[in-house]
Amino acid sequence: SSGETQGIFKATKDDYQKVYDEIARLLVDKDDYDDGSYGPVLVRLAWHASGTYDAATKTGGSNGATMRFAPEGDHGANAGLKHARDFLEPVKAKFPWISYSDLWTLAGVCAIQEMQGPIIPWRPGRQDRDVAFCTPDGRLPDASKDQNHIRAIFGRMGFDDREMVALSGAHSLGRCHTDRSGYDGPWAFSPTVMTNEYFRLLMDEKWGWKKWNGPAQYEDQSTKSLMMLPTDMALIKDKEFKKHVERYAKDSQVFFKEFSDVIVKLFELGVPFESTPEDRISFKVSDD
Ligand code: DDH
Repeated sequence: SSGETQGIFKATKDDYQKVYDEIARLLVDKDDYDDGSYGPVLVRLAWHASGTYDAATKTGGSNGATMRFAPEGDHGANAGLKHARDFLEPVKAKFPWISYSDLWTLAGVCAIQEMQGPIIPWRPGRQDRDVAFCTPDGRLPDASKDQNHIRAIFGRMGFDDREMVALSGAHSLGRCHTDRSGYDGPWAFSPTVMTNEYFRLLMDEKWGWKKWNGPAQYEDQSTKSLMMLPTDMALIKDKEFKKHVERYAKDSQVFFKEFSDVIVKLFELGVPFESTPEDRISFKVSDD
C-alpha cells in the first residue's frame, strides 16, 4: 500500500524487487569501471543525496533528488557522481514509475547487498522536487578537517558518535580519484566487497603522511597502496570515536548490524513517508 503511483500504476514490493534485480544485473554486466564495479559510486550517490539533511530546518535529504540540477550537481563534494546517475538512467527508463530519489537510495541498498554487505531494509515514498529545493554547498563533510567537523556535519543530520563511526565504515568500499576529490587510492584491499577491514586497518596498520603534491592524506607504511583521509584518522585520534572503531574492528557482525540500522536512518532523513517502518522491504540478494 506504500507504492508510488503514476497514473493508475501502483507499485508493489515485487515491482521494487524487479528494480533491484535490474540494478544488480547491470552491476555484473557493466564491470569495466574502476575496480570492476559501479557499486561503490552508487553507495556514494545515495549517501550524498541523503547527507544534505539539516534537522533544524528539515531541508535536504534524499527526498527530491535535487542533485540532478546544476547548482547541487556541481558542488565540489559531488564530483564524479554523474557516473552513478548515468548508470541508473536505463533503469529509470525501464521503470519510469519510480522517482529518481527512490531509485538512488534503492540503488545504494542494492550495491551494498550485492557487495556482500548487510541487508538494508528500504521503503519507497520519496518524491522528486525541482531546482528550487537544491541545498546550499557545504553540507557534506570536508575530508581535510578533524573530529569537530565530523561532529558538526553529522550532528546536524541528527547522528550520535556511534552512528558517525558506523557510517564511516562505508569506506571499506571504493576509492578516491585525483580528478574528483584530489585524493588518491582505496582504503582497503577489496574495494568492491563490504567488510570491516576499514576499521581493522585503522587499528592495525601504521599510517604516515603520503609524500606527494596532492592534498594531505595518509598511506599505510607496509604496502603504501592504501589510504586514509584526515577525517578517517580523526576516528582513532578521538577517544570516543576510537571505542567504536575498536568494536567494529573486532566484530564484523556487530559492525554490519549497526551499519545497517544507521544507513536505513540516513536514507530516510527528511522523507515524508505515508508508510510505517514495518512496511520496509528486505530485498532478496541475487544468486551468483
Ligand atoms: Fe566518503 N569519500 N566521506 N563516505 N565515500 C569518498 C569516497 C567514498 C568523505 C570523503 C570522501 C562517508 C563519509 C565521508 C563513500 C561513502 C561514504 C571520497 C573520494 C572522499 C574525499 C571521492 C572521489 O575522489 O571519488 C568524508 C570526509 C566523510 C566523513 O564522514 C567525514 C559516508 C558516511 C559514506 C556512506 O556511504 C555512508 C564511498 C562508497 C566512496 C567511494 C566512491 C567511489 O567512487 O569509489
